[in-house]
Order: sequence, then structure tokens, then C-alpha cells
Amino acid sequence: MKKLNIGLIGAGFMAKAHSMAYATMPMFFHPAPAEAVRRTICDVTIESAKEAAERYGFEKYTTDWRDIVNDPEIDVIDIATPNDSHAEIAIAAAKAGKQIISEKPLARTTSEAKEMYDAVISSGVIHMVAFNYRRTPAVALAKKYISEGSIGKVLNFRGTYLQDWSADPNSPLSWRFKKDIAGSGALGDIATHSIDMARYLVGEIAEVSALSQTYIPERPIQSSGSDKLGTVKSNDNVPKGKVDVDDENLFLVKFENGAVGSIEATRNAWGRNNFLTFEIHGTLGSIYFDYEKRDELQVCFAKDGDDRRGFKTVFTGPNHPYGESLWPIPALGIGYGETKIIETYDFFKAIVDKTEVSPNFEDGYKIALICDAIAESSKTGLWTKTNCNNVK
Ligand code: SOE
Repeated sequence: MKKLNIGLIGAGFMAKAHSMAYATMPMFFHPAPAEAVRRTICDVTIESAKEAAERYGFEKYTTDWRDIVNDPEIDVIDIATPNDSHAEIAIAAAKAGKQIISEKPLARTTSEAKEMYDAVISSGVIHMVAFNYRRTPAVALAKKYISEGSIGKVLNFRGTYLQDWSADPNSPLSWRFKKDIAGSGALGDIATHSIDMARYLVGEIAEVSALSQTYIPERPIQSSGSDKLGTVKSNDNVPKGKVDVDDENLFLVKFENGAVGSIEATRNAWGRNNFLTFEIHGTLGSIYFDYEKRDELQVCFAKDGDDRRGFKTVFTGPNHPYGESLWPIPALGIGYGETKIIETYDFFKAIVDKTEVSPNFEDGYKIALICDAIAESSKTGLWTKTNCNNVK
């Protein structure tokens, strides 16, 4: 079996998820398109890099990502760092001819995303951006039903991505609240997942009308650690620093195909943990998905008789997308890990077959354009074009 040497840059939550997927993907997808060799991992200090190598099964470690990008033995660069380093690493990796997967959002700004997109196009490498939720089998099943015409012409997409890890004003000021590192707040971090779902399931977004707010303008300064996601509370004596990104976004969308929709995203919705949902209405039926119940897809088909029409639950299993490679009966439990395993499978398959994979840097760049339009519309109060149709 072909082997791909992986250089993983970053050692946090995403490094854990990606390392787990590299190790286990061939156990699910057999024969796998390629086997991952966990070659080198990079983190900020030598101690944390060493620990990450031991924990995630990498042969070598470094504190300088350039060691990995310049290593001729490395085939794949996996970017799992905070958003401010995605562009520099990806552009260097593309120049070095590496295949690239980057965590989301692709970049802090549209211009960074554009440079990254141009770099992978001119070097001809395979590129992917890790909007993993579209690889939940129930979401892929929704795509299948829509493509087959089971719910007719799509009229409406209603999406939410609600979390509560930053609802407490004492949840610390991690990099996710700093514009110079993150680029934006809930918009880039989580609304982009909903935007990815909307584009995947319905089509390109042409225009938006948006409201963005920052409700918690300052937070306790985080003394150490990169990303506590609300699990560490600072007490009132800790000095506070300024939040200069959005907390909440609500926007209406018009799709190029005439469908309309709405998306809400915030990390301050008490009681919502990973409430990534969509409801899609078509001329012949409706589909509802909630990631907190990710084994299930709710479907309603208008053709069902008047006396039995209503939402029913389909539990995903072997008869559904990716299902044969996962678990032998429905409802055994699909998790975040499975989405990353499937993502790795599709990425490796694209590398081996030399084909494109979605979502890729083009999608990441277009999502950045949509985010720009959302930010602009929220300032002006006007419907704003995304200009996605001008790309290419
Ligand atoms: C924090 O909001 C976060 O870790 C996001 O950055 C991820 O993309 C999301 O999937 C889980 O929550």
C-alpha cells in the first residue's frame, strides 16, 4: 500500500482528531487508498512538541514548521494551528510541492485565502480545507436525497450553529477572541461550518443581509495555554483584555439558484453545545439534521399519504453514504472522530487518484468572500453580494 509521510503542524484539539484519523482510517476503509506514516509533529515548545509526538504517535518532533515543510520526505502538510499561521505555512508548503490539508477557516482574511488558493493552483498540489461536518453520514445522506430529487426543488435552508463555551464572561480571552490571530469570532470559527453545509447542500450563496454583535467586550486574560474553550474560568482579579471580534451573527442568504435561507451562529447560547442544525424545505419534502443527534436524519416526503405524512427518523448505517466502511448496524453511534476518518479517506483518495476533493481551498476562499459580505452587510445594513461567481 502507498505510504504518505505526514507533517502535522499544531498539537491541540485538531492535532488529536487528525492523528486519530491517520492511525485508524485504514481499519475502517479497507483497502485504504494509502497508509499515513506519522512522521513529524510541530508545536511551540520543545517539551510540548515531544509530548505531542509521544501522545499522537509521531516519529519526530520540532518547534519550527519550516523543518517539516523543507523535509523532502514529507508528502502531506497538515495545518492545525491557530488561523494567523495558515497562510504562511500553506503557501510555503505549496511551493515545496506538498499535498495540503488546512483546518478551517482557511485564513483570517479574504486576501490571505486568495493567496493560498493561488499558491495551490500554481503548484498543482491537492488541497483540502477541513470543514468536516459535511462528512457526517447523515449530512451526506441529506445530500443524496437532495441530488436524487427526493425533496424536489430546494426552497429554503435554515441553519444554526450554537455553542455555549464562551457564554460566561469569565471564559478567558483565548486567541479565538483576537482579530489579529483569529480574523473574526463566531463568524470564522463556526458560522463557516454552516455556510459550508449550505453551499454543499443547496448551492452557491449570491447575497447576504446580516447582523453581527459583540456582547462581551472584554474577557480575563488567559495566562497560559493556547485554547481553553471555556473550560478554565478566571476569577475576578485577573486583568481583562479587549475582545475585538464578533460574538453573534444572524444572516439571511439568497442562493444563486433562487433558494433563500437564514443562518445563526454564536458561541454564547447557554444550553447549546454543538447545535449545528439545518432544516431544508423543498417542493416535495423536508429534511432536518441536528449534529447533537448525528446518527439521525429527519425526513418528510410530501408523497406520503395524508394520514401518515410527517417527519420520520432515518438512523444512518451500512446502507448510507460511507456506511459500509463504518459500523455493521445503524445507530451504533457516529462521532466527531468518524467525520475526521472519512475526511482523511477522501483526502488520501484524491492524492492517490490525483483528483480534486471538496471542500478545498477554492471553497475556503469563497467562504471567506461570503464572510466578508456578512461583515460588510452588518455595517451598512444593506444586502451585499458575495462575488463568489467572479472566482476563476
Ligand atoms: C470551537 O468553537 C470549535 O472547536 C470550532 O473551532 C470547531 O471547528 C468546531 O467543530 C467545534 O468547536
